[in-house]
This record gives sequence, C-alpha cells and structure tokens, in this order.
Amino acid sequence: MSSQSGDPRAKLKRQAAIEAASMVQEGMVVGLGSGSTSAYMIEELGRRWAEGLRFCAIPTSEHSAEQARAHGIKLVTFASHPQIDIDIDGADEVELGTLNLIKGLGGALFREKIVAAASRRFVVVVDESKLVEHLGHHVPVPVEVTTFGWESTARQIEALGARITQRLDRSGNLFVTDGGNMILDCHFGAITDSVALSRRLRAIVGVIETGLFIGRTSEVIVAAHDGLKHLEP
Ligand code: ABF
Repeated sequence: MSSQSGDPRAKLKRQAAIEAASMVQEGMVVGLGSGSTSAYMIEELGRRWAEGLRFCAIPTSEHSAEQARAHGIKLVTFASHPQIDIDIDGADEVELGTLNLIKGLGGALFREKIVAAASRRFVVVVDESKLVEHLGHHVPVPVEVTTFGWESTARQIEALGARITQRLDRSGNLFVTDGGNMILDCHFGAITDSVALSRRLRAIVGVIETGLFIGRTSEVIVAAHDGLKHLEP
C-alpha cells in the first residue's frame, strides 16, 4: 500500500498511521490492525524495522500478517506473548465524546477485538470522515455469527430493530471470516445507546462478536485537513 494515488483521504489515513507507528518503541509487543489505514501503519513499521528497530507483533488478520511478513517483521502468538503493549488499528466510525467505535467492515472484527482486549494501549487511527455524533448513522454494525442456525440468530437481531444483509465477498459468495464464521451487517440507523445495544447483541446465542467496540479506546489519532489531532476519552 505505498501508492496514495492522489486520494486526499488516503493521504490523511497515512498521516495518522505514521503518527501512531512513531509510538512503537524497541522491544514492544505490537498489535497490528487491519484495513487500509493499518496497512500504512504496517508499511511505516516495516520502514523502521529496516532501519533497525526491533519489536514483535501479533496481527489481527491473515492479510496484515502477510504484509508484516513481507517486511520481515517478527510475528509472535498469544502463547508466548499474552500481553500486548500497544495495538494500532483503524475504525469505520468513531463516536465523538465516548470514542466508542464501529469496526469490522473489513471483516476482521473478532480478532481485532481479541487483540485490542489484550493490549495496554489501544490506539485508533482514522481520517476525519470517520468521526460521528452517533454510531450507525452511515455504516451498519457488523456482527460475526456462527453459520449453524444463522437464520435464527438473524431473526433475533432483527427483533432489536435492525435491517440485516449477509456479507458477501467480491465474487458474490458468502464472506467467510478468518475464524470460519459469517458476518451479518446490521443496519440500525443512528444508535443512541451503543452500550445497551452491544449488551443485547452479545446476549444472543449464535453471536460470536460484534463490531461495537465499547470503552476500549485509549486514544484516537485523527488526521484532518487542518492537522493531526489526538483524542482521549
Ligand atoms: C479495520 O479496517 C476495521 O475494523 C475497519 O472495518 C476497517 C477500517 O478500514 P480503513 O482503514 O481502510 O478505512 O480497521
């Protein structure tokens, strides 16, 4: 992901990603997020690795793992490194005020949440277009569910007020997550109580995880046209 093809949002994403990558120090255990902003962050860490910085990393997706490996970055697992120092990841929406998030439009939400939960600091990198008053206004909440019985799981989610679409891949086939599950994109419209919704969704049998990241953010680095901003809860 080295070309920004003149896309102004790509330029902003890259700025936020480089700022976050500068927080990684010698010897740290680093969570590597997924998505295009995280890809810029991995690219920058690859550059620093080539300069001699040494750290190890746990990736949130096969895609990020592949990118990190291509840079020679040392990958480890939770077996040897159950505690992560810093996790840097993108988001689809960031709620101003709470800094709660919607993540998972890229399909890696389950691993992303496990890595975030195991991290001392969870740093989110976005361009300014991702900031919203209320989550859900522009994007659905991705919900990872088991394929067995998914129709029943979907009906229970619909009962909470969602319109549901099944996630498909680029070829039009059912999207399969790295964990072998499926994703339901749940359109709720603007969510006024994301904490309650998260609780209700997670109480449904068949729901593995949701893309609502509640109370997990340590810091958001926002790249805006008038410069970089650091938001903290
Ligand atoms: C990951 O990538 C996801 O949780 C989120 O869905 C997406 C953000 O993508 P991008 O950085 O490409 O906008 O962080």
